[in-house]
Amino acid sequence: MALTLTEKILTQHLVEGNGTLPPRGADIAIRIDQTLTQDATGTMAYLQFETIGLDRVKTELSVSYIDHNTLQEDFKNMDDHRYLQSVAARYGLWFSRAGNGICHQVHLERFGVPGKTLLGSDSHTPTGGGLGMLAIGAGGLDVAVAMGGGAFHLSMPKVFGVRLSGRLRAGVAAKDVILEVLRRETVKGGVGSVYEYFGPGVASLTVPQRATITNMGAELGATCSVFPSDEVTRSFLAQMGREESYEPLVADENAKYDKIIEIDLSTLEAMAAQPHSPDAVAPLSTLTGKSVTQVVIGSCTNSSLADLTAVAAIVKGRHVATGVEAGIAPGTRQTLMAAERSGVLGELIRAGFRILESACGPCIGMGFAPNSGGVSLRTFNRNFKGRSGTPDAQVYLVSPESAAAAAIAGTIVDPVTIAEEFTQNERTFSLPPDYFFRDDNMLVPPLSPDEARQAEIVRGPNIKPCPASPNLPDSLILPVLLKTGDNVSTDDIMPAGAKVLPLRSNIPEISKFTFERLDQGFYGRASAASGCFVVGGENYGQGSSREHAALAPMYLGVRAVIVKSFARIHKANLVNYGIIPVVFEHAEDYDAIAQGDILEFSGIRSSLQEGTPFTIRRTSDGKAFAARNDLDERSRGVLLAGGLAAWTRAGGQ
Ligand code: MIC
Ligand code: SF4
Repeated sequence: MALTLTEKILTQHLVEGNGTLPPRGADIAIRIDQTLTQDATGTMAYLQFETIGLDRVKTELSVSYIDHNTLQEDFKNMDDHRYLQSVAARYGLWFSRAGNGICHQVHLERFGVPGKTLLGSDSHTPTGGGLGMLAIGAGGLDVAVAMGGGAFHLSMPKVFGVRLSGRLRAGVAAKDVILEVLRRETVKGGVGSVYEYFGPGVASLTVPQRATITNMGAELGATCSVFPSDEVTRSFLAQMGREESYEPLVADENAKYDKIIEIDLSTLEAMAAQPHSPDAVAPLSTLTGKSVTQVVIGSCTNSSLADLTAVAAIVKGRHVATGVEAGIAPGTRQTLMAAERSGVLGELIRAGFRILESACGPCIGMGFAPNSGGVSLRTFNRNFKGRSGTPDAQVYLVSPESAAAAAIAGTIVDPVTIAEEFTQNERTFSLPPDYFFRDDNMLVPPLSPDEARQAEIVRGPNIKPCPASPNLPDSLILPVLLKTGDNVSTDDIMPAGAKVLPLRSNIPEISKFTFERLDQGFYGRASAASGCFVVGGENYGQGSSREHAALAPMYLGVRAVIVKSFARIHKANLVNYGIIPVVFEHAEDYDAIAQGDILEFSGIRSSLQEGTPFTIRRTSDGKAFAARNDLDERSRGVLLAGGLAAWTRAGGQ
């Protein structure tokens, strides 16, 4: 049977069954070859890994990155970094030191291998799909299990083919391709699916361009996105000094996709995702002339040397407009060094860019917050309200070309209109033909098993144990303490930013910020109650993989979340921490429930044992709400056990 590339990689990694893939939507378990964590999710992941009691990670390769919590206002972040470095030494992981770059970009350059599976405790792990990897984001606990050699469970995804033809025009970028996909598909269009790129246009895109597209596939809610591995992949790996990792990979000729999206690259325009959602996409030409106060280039989406070079070519000989603050963060230290060598860095400094650390930085509100009501053009992947650190800022997501053009003009400009000049400038920045991207000085390799056993784990006072999930009773009578709208992101559930991120290792403290963006009173109400429910709309929990968005609500007594639909990673995190994810059978029942209603949720254990619908009734008038139990058998087992940690301890797989 002709297979898609996704199906081929999944088939090779199946740990159960006879090597044949089950129907779409069925639970599958796959072997994970590589894992990655970052510092904001890593501490919880390794605290969990420690409790598994293994001597060493069992994957082919596991890397612990420091890239998120790099503003060190006090001891907390660096204490976490020390803990992570000592855990990496003890358990046989690679460790990427602060300053080495953003996990997804470093991984692409130094470790990614076509055809391998990668599980990362960060939602943008699918960046690796640009190299032909099946790279998936997950909660830290799932990554801890995979590091211990356990399988990763997911729903067998649908495979959407994105057929690319033509070539991008000058001034139109890879970012515009994914913005176009988001415009058509929306932030929930990809739930339960993989986007697989194919067609004659693929060969015209470099690996960093492909990685921009697969990175931001996370914003579609997709399981991941993947490109074939071809001669372009080979030359990227060769440039990184890793040609031996190359393997050609492509879908079979007559592979069947669940749907096909056609994109002619040559007709695409420059685009922008408008405030406050990555799918609020409009052609940039409809926004030209709008005043801009800030421009930032960087993040795991757009921080390659080619991105920086495009910016330098646009600003060459000019200066950032007086009304604009401009910043640029190269994705990796290797990129920064190459930018220095090619003359790109000097041009950016001369033009008035503030050179930011090779880290997540402004993308996650770690500094560089815009002014009140400011208009910030960013090459990032998320523009949820308040994520930048300024609640009333207007954040637009654009390509590096579009950001650079605005930095000079002080207003939004369509880069296509200035493309001729800057494509000529681009040629003035070059590297020597034998230039090699290879500098692993900030990567600490794993210790030998004997040395590793001697390594001591260092714990700062802010690192508190992960709280245990409660046991699951058969019935719960509790109030709805919060009712939210559609597309609530994990930034809404548990904000990030410079103030909150240092508390990621301390659940009692971080829980004080739960739902803060939506309702400042939630923490007080939840602390006073002995348990509660949350009701939500469509695509609840979109965005990041942070399991703190499940852990903190669990700590505050949230026992079930009842919504119209869930985002994938958050739903899995809820199960892992023993919170029941429930879906309304009839979306209109959402309207009938009010915040403050008391609901009786009965026969929970038998519904989970038998896989039958849940029974929910309002106590005041007895009104019943039909609720779907769409959990697979393993998830139901995990919930019955009181969460993944308890399930794993009891021998569950
Ligand atoms: C994000 O972009 O929101 C983050 C910060 O990288 C998160 C991870 C986290 O919250 O630590 C993600 O995307 O998973
Ligand atoms: Fe870091 Fe932003 Fe990428 Fe998340 S999306 S990994 S915060 S750069």
